[in-house]
Amino acid sequence: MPKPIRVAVTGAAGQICYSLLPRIANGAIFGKDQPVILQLLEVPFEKAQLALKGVAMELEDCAFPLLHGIVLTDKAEVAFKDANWCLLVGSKPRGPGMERADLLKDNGKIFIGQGAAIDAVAADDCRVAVVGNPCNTNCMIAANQAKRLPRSRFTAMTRLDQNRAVAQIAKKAGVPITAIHDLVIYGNHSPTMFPDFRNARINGVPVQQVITDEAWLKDTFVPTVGKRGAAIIEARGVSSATSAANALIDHVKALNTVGTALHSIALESDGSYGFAPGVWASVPVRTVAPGEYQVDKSFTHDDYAKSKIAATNAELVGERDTIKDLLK
Ligand code: NAX
Repeated sequence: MPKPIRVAVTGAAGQICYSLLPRIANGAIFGKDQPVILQLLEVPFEKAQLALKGVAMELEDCAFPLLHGIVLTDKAEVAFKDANWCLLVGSKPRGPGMERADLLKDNGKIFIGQGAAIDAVAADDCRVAVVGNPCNTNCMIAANQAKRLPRSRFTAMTRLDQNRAVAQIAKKAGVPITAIHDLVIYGNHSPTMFPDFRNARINGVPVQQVITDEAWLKDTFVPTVGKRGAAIIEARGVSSATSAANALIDHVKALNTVGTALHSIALESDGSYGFAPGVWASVPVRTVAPGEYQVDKSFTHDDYAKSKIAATNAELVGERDTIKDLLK
């Protein structure tokens, strides 16, 4: 059996992690032969630490053969020590009456600390996936702290948006999920994101030749994907958890598996597809070696798609302006 890998997870007593952690421990991400040590970080409050202890007790009670250890901590340097993957799920939620700018700044401070700790103590091959919102900008802030690790190791999750888009198109066309290809997300993990139906295919045929109702694609599909998170909150009273955990599993697996189909991750823009260089924007990527990806720059966009990408880019640039003091 291979040596265990260390997986650090933040926000470990939260609802996404309640779905995520058992799946990491049973091999759903890193494989059925790969032992893992979970290094779980929560805020230093008694209630959160107690809840974390409860989560660990349940994981223990699952008797997962691949789970070779659990570390519980309120210290980033302990959680990220020698970690091969850091899954940054925890963040401060938006409270009543809180401005988005304050949310960005408060979370920015968290991600400065976590980015610096990862760079200081994580394993040399460490990779980072950010889920905690606003995830694109949080990821940029964390990556900005990296001096030892390459910034390309820091990615933010838009896979939930991709999965939502794929599910909506499959349902509309009456085909299985596996029939949908090349449907990726551009931009921010927010309602401004653009799920690019124009370059996507259903059983190899362009989406618009199968779903000929262009008004549905533009006026129903695009906003449905963008506002799906809010629709879940309205229905459930709390935000997406199982689907978010599942998407994070897809995100990490796709990055680790050469030959995976085209997928969406948010990464540091090099200016491709019109995104401002330096913002963390979702683009199509292909995995070229375990943990290594390349942006697929081969797609073209018409004026409609370009205007959608410009809008989500403007939001990312605005977020960066809001927290520019945190990037010094
Ligand atoms: P919960 O509020 O259930 O859990 C978050 C946990 O993070 C809490 O237990 C909290 O104590 C902890 N936490 C806060 N600050 C922390 C810190 N500095 N270090 C360690 N732990 C910390 O939220 P949950 O539903 O699990 O969602 C977690 C995050 O995912 C939220 O920011 C949410 O907005 C974001 N999401 C991102 C998605 C995406 O697609 N990128 C989709 C789902 C989700 O909305």
